[in-house]
Amino acid sequence: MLLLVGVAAACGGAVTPLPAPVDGMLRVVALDTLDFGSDQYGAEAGEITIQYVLDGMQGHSLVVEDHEDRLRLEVSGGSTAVGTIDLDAGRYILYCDIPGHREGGMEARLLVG
Ligand SMILES: [Cu+2]
Repeated sequence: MLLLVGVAAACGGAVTPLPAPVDGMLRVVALDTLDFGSDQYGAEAGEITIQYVLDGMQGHSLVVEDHEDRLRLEVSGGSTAVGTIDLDAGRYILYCDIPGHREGGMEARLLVG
């Protein structure tokens, strides 16, 4: 009985907390494996400050799908970039716009609530 309850909780109820802003900044890591540090991020609606950190050597960018003209962060050679974007509640997609990178898997969901 206890085992069954445990399994049910693991399958249905276990929610991994989304990486969310800490000290007002949402930290997103760029990896040379063409990945962000997480497949999914969370933030509250309004001004969202993103800290983009490169954990690798290759240059990467960060944009929000359909809002590419409002924010573009770029990192290379171990640098960090910070930018702010105002977003309403909804589901967004973050991706790297360097040719080939998004196709290689460099995108993540951003849930704004
Ligand atoms: Cu990239």
